[in-house]
Amino acid sequence: ADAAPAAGAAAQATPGSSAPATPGSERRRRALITGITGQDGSYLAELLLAKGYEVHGLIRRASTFNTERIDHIYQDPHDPDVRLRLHYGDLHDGTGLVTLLHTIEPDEVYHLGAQSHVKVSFAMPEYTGDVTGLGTIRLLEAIRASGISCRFYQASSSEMFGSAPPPQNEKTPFHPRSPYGVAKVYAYWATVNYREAYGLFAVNGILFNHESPRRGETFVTRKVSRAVARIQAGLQDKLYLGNLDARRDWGYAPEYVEAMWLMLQADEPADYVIATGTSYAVRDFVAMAFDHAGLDWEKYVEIDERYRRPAEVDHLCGDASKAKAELGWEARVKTPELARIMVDADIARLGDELAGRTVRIDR
Ligand code: NDP
Ligand code: GDR
Repeated sequence: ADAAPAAGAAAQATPGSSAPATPGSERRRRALITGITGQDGSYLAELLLAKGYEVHGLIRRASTFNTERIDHIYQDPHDPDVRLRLHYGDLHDGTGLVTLLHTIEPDEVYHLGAQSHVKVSFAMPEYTGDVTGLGTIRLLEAIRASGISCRFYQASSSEMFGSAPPPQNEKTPFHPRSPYGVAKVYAYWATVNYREAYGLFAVNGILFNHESPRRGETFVTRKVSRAVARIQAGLQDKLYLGNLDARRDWGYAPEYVEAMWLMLQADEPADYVIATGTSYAVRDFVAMAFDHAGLDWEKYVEIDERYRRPAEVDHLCGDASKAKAELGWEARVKTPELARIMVDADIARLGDELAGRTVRIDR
């Protein structure tokens, strides 16, 4: 997205504001999303708006615009019937979270905010523990302290399984392999604990890797699809990667946010694995992406040790049969199609950039 709508979306964040109930009608369902500016938060906000929710998002103050992924759903706060509202806040700031919950009175809280990069968590272990681990208990405690009756979704991760062999399901013991994975295990158990201790409708969605054209540029799938577009356009010669042998279960992010919503509509709170049930090596994804653009990946890809991790998660492949049986959720887009979607989107996006056109975020 270009700069103008970004300015708008960021500028409308008003600490303490909340949408009034529509006069003369039933109060709309309200959702609070932490991490609304991230990949999943943007898709989830779209989904909830389409379902008629009033959506509130927590955004961090930054010196530059950080709302690119949600600028296309930006609504001027002065418009009647505004259903997307942004609030400044931070997962470090527990008091601010309590105030926010009091102000918004959400029916559903989707907690997606996190330092979500596994490699970065080795460089910033304490920070990652604070935001990704303690941030979750700050939010849970804010819900409890504010006395608001709401349902809570925790963005748990397949990284919690770490070195546990595949296929992994809800009963697989955790063995995390990074400070990020460790922090997510803490957050997982905090969620279970608040469910058991306080009767909170709190669930863990244990989501395996899910990607999209909105995926952050430093995660491997997007790094690859972006490089394919740039190499094809003659803007880049090489792509430097780390471990090509790791295997992941890569699904399509817009489908995964549907699972988050379904979990909060269930009769009883429970934890669910969400995955495609297939796995591919990083090397396979690279080959699929380059092939789709008619390129031979071996001519362009080189190994750079700096992208390896001190401890690796070798093989993730999820068993989502519980989600299928109880929520009716099943992955439709599998990894080969995902690779094509991402490459096509990056080629189109680069074409827009080079032609000086406005870049569409959903491409
Ligand atoms: P992203 O990295 O794209 O988004 C992370 C979000 O968290 C951003 O909105 C970011 O804000 C926000 N955030 C980071 N730090 C803070 C903070 N201190 N206070 C408030 N907000 C903060 O992640 P995804 O959308 O990919 O993932 C969403 C969640 O799901 C994360 O918790 C992730 O760990 C988890 N997850 C993701 C999976 C995946 O494959 N995508 C799989 C399993 C779990 P900003 O934009 O300002 O940086
Ligand atoms: P992951 O995703 O660590 O699984 O965490 P990422 O895309 O970063 O890595 C996947 C695999 O690719 C290997 N790899 C590289 N990774 C990156 N980022 N950059 C490279 O150059 C590179 N070369 C090889 C990695 O070693 C790894 O094996 C993601 C995040 O979204 C988490 O927040 C989420 O919880 C998990 O998925 C499920």
